[in-house]
Amino acid sequence: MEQLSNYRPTKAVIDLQAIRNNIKNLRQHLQDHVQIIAVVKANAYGHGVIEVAHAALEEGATILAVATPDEAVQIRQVIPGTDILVLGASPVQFVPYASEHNIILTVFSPEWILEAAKQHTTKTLLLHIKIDSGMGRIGTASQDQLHQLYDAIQKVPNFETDGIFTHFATADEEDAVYFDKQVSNFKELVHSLPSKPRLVHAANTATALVKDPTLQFDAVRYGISMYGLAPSGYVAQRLPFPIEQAFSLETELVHVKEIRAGQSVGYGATYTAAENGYVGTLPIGYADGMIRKLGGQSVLVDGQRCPIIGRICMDQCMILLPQAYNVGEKVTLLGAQKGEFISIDEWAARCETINYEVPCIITARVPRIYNNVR
Ligand code: PMH
Repeated sequence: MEQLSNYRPTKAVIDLQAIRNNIKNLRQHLQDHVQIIAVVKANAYGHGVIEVAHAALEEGATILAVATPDEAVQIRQVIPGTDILVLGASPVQFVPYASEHNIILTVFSPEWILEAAKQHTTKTLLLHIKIDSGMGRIGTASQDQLHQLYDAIQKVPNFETDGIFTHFATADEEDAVYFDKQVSNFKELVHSLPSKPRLVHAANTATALVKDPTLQFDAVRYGISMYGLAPSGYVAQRLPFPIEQAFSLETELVHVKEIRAGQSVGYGATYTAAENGYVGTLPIGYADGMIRKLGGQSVLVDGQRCPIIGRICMDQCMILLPQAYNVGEKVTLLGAQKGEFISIDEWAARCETINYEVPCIITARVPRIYNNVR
């Protein structure tokens, strides 16, 4: 989102160098012929799609993957040329734009192909067939369906089966029984085709980093670790290289005041001071994605952990300070400050969710600012 103004000190600082390093390390880990598909859907997992896309392409990613047609259009308007793969379903009305602008679509039903063939195409439309090998989301699940789909594509002069792919449901877990079943389902279906499409791909981060290297096939779809986060604790312990969290969240104290023992803070007056102290107010709240479940979470002030007290409001929240800091004092909610660090994983644990969700839910009201060099 383009920022028209930025008068509030709350900002997400995105370390593009960390993202670059994470991709560089991944490159080393892949077999030479394997391409990197940078998964930049959902505004690059909340990190800012255009800047991340540029960084990923400069580090050797060759394809950008998004979830929706609109995300593809957003990129295409500023980045010409590069292949963009839409991982989700597209309406057939998107076919003319996709063919004209070199956008690869995911397909999984012959009926869709019949409807899409009626659309006007100016250039060849590249298609990737999605196999549902066990995720149960979108995809073709049987050989019959796959062959119907493949044949339907073959019959349309301007359509081409450029790729075939699947997605694993349990790649980040230790138990490999379900994973292995998905692998064999996928391989069986791919091998049943009369010829191999240009790009066979299946690996997400967990598969690319901790599984059998042959599952890298022709390309890997690299998402969460590009942003410096491990897909699970299991993968975190087995990473072949260290990854660096790219997302920091910062603000400043906008008000500092004394609180007396017995005084309360925030909606519902749920926090009552046991002793005299200092309270700082931060200009960030649940409308920024700092959800109320983060009450009690610490933030960093002067390298010290200070707890959020009371309920988080829509646009503000309050913290307990160890001393009377000045208005304007820097506050780090995520990331490093003076040797201390608050990880996205720590927030995810407090919110009883996964790290993926944390940067995604920091809303567009929070500007993304970029550090490109360190
Ligand atoms: N490929 C597909 C089809 C995906 O949906 C995702 C992530 C990735 C690759 C990248 O996975 P990684 O980030 O683990 O590397 N998709 C999602 C999702 O739909 N919900 O959480 C992650």
